[in-house]
Amino acid sequence: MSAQSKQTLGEFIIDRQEDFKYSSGELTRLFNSIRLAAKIVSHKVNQAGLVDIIGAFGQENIQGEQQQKLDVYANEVFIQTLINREIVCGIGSEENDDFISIEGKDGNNENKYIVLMDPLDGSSNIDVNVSVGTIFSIYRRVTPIGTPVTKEDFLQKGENQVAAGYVIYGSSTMLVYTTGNGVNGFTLNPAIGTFYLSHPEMSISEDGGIYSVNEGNYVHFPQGVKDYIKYCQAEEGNRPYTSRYIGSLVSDIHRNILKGGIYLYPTSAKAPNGKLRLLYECNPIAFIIEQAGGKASDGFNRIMEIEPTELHQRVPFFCGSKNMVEKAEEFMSLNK
Ligand code: AHM
Ligand code: MG
Repeated sequence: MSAQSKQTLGEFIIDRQEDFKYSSGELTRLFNSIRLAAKIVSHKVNQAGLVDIIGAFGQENIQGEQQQKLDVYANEVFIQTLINREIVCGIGSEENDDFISIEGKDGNNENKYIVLMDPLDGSSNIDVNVSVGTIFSIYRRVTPIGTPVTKEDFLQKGENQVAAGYVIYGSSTMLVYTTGNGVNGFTLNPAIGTFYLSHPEMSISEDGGIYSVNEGNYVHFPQGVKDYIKYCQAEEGNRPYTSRYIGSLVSDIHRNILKGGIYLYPTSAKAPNGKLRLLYECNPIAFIIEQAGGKASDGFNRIMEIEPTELHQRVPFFCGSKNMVEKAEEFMSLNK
């Protein structure tokens, strides 16, 4: 099928208006802004290999100008794109200590959505030309429309998400999202700046053959995780599983959705609550994984049912093929 006969993301959103039914166009416009910001960031990330020519990000370039670090740049692009289009009332970002309350032009903001995001996850991978990603999550505010947003609007359970997605800046740039009616993936044609539907109805197999974990932390892991890793490595049935760990969450998750697998970031002596953030990373990925037929837990409880208490709260993360996550949970409960 030629690229021209494939559906674009814009066309797909129009076709799937029933997914955006509560929004009276607001959510559609919000998505259009995210799509635009993703293209801008994608273009910039692709220039990262030119550091010798344009100056390393975070350092002065040859003209003596300060090159902005890419994660700071991505944060600003997403925030400014959303603010300029006046389509959200609040933004929470992994890069910002506190949430941003957005006032409308006349001081009144009638918008009902808030966005939580990790604008450039895994950014330490950029220097070595490894894929990075953006993760985003959209909620309806819980406080009255027209008043400034409060923490309560941001500290919502993952179950309340209206939509979530990620952008992967890899060998190609892809945008994958869900509004609670399946998961669809779109690949960017950079020559014309258009996302095409390349991965319709994405689903993750119930069983998989890949486990992804930073095994360098093995000695610090809880016993349940150690036992599960040994189980993954044992010779039986389709085991030993293949070990694949990029260290860039979006890439590890994307691969595991396509191939079947489990991703683990457990607690460790170094990271007593795990490393990943509930609001910016785990909830959106959990929503996508569940919509693709998989499972996401903290080892004991469903991620999307956790009641958040802090914006930057960290949780252990076990996510991927349903049967693999359930097996890992079994080992966790045996060692409770
Ligand atoms: P970041 O938000 O500071 O970029 O950290 C998140 C990243 C994830 O992309 C990745 O899965 C994880 O940290 C890797 O951590 P580690 O190097 O400890 O294995
Ligand atoms: Mg991150």
